[in-house]
Amino acid sequence: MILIGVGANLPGANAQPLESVHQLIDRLPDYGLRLLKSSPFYETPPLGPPGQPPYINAVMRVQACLSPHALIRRLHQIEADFGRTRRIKWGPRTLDLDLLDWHGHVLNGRLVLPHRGIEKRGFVLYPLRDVAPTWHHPETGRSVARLLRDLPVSERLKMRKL
Ligand code: A4P
Ligand code: MG
Repeated sequence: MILIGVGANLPGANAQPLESVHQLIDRLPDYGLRLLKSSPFYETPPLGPPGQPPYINAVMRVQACLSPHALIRRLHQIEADFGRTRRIKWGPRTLDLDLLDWHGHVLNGRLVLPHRGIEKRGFVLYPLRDVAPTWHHPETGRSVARLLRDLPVSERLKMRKL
């Protein structure tokens, strides 16, 4: 299965973050991506430099006839079309698309699969469970339920379902 993590915390050209994520769903087919299931949207406090607005986070399960490398290029194209500029690591962004999992493949080059951020982040794990409750981490074999159980309490409280 292909899982994409979505994060947004800055207004884009024509939209507030929540609206950007709705627009993303509408436009996925234009980019050759078929949405199989979207998680609910969550409002989450920012991890990274202080003073950023809260994030809207979601996870989407999609179908695509693209290699992982072609898919990450496509995701970067979508980010750019939604007005993303890359300046500060973990800085605010109009739209951040992370390839969380591509059919369980493990890669450790310029493209890292599964995405490094999955295991410790409530803002990824809760929506991931919504779309793929039986998912297992391809490297460690840990289930999403187990990863959620192992999350620090502080990470569990930080989510507000919209
Ligand atoms: N890259 C390699 N592997 C992947 C992959 N599987 N998916 C490369 C996506 N990108 C991958 O990514 C940095 C580089 O990683 C790119 O060259 C890409 O090709 P980026 O998206 O340009 O930069 P980034 O997002 O600032 O870095 P990173 O490490 O992806 O950060 P994260 O993990 O995306 O975290 N707080 C809340 N509440 N919610 C959030 O969603 N997101 C971040 C960013 C920080 N704080 C947050 C949230
Ligand atoms: Mg990213």
